[in-house]
Amino acid sequence: MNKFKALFLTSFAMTVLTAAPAMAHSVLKNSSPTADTTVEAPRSLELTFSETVNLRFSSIELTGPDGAAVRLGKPVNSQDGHTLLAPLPEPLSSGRYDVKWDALSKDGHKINGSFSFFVK
Ligand SMILES: [Cu+2]
Repeated sequence: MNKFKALFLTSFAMTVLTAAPAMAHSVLKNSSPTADTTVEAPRSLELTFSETVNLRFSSIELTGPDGAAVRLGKPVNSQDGHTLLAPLPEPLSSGRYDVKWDALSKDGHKINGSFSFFVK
């Protein structure tokens, strides 16, 4: 095996090894309300991930139509660990809402995202 071939194989192996953990990376699969939809005032926000997420290192923020933070109840994790649920103690008035979330994925990576929904 010549030097270049060995170097190529080494870098190839490293690419595969560093890419592998990303496959266990949790991604947001679903949410309720669904992103970019118009709904009746929801009673809770639910974020469902492809892998389990750690509740203790996860958070959800909701911003209302007036740009002010909306108070959320204490979030809980579903039994299977895939869903974060935050109750909405007060009814939401109509308008656009922005959700910002971050979570600690099963593989130890921090993941985050945002989406919006509309209340009738
Ligand atoms: Cu990851």
